[in-house]
Amino acid sequence: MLNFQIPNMTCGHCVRAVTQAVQLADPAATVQADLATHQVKVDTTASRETVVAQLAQAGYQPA
Ligand SMILES: [Cu+2]
Repeated sequence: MLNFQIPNMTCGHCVRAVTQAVQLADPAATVQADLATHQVKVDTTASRETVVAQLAQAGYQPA
């Protein structure tokens, strides 16, 4: 389980974009996003670096 804080994830569209970015890293990943706290939990076998790289490509910078 990976935990991220993504400050610029601010709406439902962002949640979808973040989820799609994570699933580029691992199609089987499951993503739980909490807009209020900007927390994202990812259940995946992909490495943190791989997921962060895909998030960055999508315009999201995990803190
Ligand atoms: Cu948004």
